[in-house]
Amino acid sequence: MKLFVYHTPELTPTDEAPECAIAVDVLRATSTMATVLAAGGEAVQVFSDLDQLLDVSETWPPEKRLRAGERGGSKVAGFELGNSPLDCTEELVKGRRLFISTTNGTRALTRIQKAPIVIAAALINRAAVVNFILEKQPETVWIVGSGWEGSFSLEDTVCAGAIAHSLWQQTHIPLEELAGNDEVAGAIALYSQWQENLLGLFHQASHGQRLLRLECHEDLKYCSQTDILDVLPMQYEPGVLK
Ligand code: 3SL
Repeated sequence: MKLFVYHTPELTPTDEAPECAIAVDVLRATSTMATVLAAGGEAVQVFSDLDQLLDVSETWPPEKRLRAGERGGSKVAGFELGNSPLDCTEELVKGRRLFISTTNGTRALTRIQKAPIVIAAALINRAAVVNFILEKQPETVWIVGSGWEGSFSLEDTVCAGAIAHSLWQQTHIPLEELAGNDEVAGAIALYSQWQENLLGLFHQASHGQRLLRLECHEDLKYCSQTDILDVLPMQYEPGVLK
């Protein structure tokens, strides 16, 4: 197995695809997706374009759908939800499809569409993702951070490091063999330094600070937890994860 970490979707090679690609947007899109599916949501369907989301979701019965729109961290007017995983209670999401568009997370998923296996990962479902990779043993795995509008983000890279660290520990493959690029060791080093205080790291992160200014303290706390949900959001048709 060869593992590659890309800090942003734009850094992934355009002329190749791995056997398995993992999109990461810890704050907060992939945390929200994992939460919805763990709470019994029927599926999550992602869109980069808000108008397209509205058109497609119109074809679904209102009682079977929920529409989530986020731009700049805030809920888009006219949508039932923004992008807070804490709003996605079982009572609300059970049996419904979440139609969602967010600033960066949906872009990462769009970028890795060529991979035969596409997964959404966050810290909260890290172990489920790692267990799947250990069982499936794909030859190449990309972990792709969403970043923020093309720039590196601490929270996505630390999650990439948490996944890579666990794979490294459990496969016993020497790091120089497992790592397909230098970013893997960098992400593991970041995780090793902060694993006992991930919330503290989120407070350092520019997007963490943006969310704190929007009074999303509880979201940061929730998303900084590791391995609390046994759920594997996997794409089963373009843009749809179950
Ligand atoms: O950029 C994204 O996709 C979002 O996750 C950003 S936010 O956390 O909802 O602000």
